[in-house]
Amino acid sequence: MFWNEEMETLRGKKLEDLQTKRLKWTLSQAEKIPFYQERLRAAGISNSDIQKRDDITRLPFTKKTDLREGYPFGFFAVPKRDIVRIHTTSGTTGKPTVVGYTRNDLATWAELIARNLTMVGLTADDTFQNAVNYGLFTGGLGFHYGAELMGMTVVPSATGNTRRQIEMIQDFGVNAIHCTPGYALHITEVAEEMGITLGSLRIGCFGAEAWSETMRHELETRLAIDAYDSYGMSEMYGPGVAFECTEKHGLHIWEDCYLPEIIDPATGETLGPGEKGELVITSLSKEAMPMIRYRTGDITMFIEDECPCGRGLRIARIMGRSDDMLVIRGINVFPSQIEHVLLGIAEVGDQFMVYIDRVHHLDEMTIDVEMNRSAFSGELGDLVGLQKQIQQKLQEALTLRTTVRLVEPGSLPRFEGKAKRVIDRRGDL
Ligand code: DLL
Repeated sequence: MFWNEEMETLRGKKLEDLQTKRLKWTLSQAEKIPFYQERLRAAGISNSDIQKRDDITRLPFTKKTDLREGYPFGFFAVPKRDIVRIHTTSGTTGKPTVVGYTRNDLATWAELIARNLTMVGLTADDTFQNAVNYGLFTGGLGFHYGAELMGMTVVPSATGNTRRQIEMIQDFGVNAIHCTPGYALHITEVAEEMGITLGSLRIGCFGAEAWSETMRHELETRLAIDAYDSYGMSEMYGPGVAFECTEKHGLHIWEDCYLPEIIDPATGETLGPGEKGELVITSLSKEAMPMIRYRTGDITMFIEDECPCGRGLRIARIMGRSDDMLVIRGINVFPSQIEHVLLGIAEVGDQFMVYIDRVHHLDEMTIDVEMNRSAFSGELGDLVGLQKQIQQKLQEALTLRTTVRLVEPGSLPRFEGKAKRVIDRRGDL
């Protein structure tokens, strides 16, 4: 099922020509922004030097820190009166990044969401519960308007009051839910406690944070749904940049709107299909806020083989961020690797928290792991064997010694939005 079959299946020379044309248009938008005027001048390159798509590698990168310096409206390429909405990134340090949209931007964004939701089999006959934060976070309004454009019945439930969320799914016969994968697990847990089976639910669209194949399996079996990975970032409108099709093998990236590259994060060198690196995106349709070679910080790779669904290029599930990758005693660790190990152990639940400290000049990683309700007798003292077994499995996966502390079911914090599972206390010392 396609929303815009022509654009979704565009390939070869036709695609390249369109991308080149849109790249040049994007550059002309960027040239209205003092930051880009200066960057392009310093790089000794102008729009007329870009003749083909691959000339993109001659352009300078844009980093998240560059955007912060433009706070609040320094990256807008159109007069303020043409900006019809702003969102901000969830930024954890300093000022957030402000992103702006023209009316055309909002229309393009809604179309991309409509493509994604149609791709996984949803239609105007379905009821869609949007259980993410509505507000400055792009996940709420982004999905809302895309789902409405398709004619679905949208339930803007937002986050919070999980029992009520569950009742709404039941009472309104909701077929599809959108939320973070972590919140989906919490909803699952609460529904199980309430003894409720969510029979109408068929499809889950989960994103905004890293998750794993093991977690997909968990959500699909416990909720009896098909779960799809949804990827995006505020700087590129929001969600909708890339999404899985029903093959569930990589996320199709919309190449008429985004020109993606994979680079070695250390050297900036371009990498080929199958090589893991940082995803860099140039926007091709953004009017208010064009982005040139934006370094997303997300680690993935291109999957170039043909997809049976007929759509084009895919990226692999995001494996982590180059900048929240943890370096523990010189070893690179992604929190998703820890989650993967824990989900494979029956006696533990879905929740964990990682603490990193420096003890006698050495990095120490401590992981609080919540027990599964059914495996918990009420006594944590009996569980030394299990604790050792988890440490052993983590050591095999991470090549790193960790300290595991088992904690009671329900005792760790739950997250309705993006989960924050790592507390790095090394900087405090
Ligand atoms: O998280 C947009 C979004 C909303 C995507 C709803 C999907 C669903 P930001 O708040 O700007 O935007 O955060 C973007 O979140 O660079 C990734 O590091 C991470 N991220 C987003 N989707 C995924 C995913 C939204 N499917 C940052 N897997 C990105 C892993 C993801 N990480």
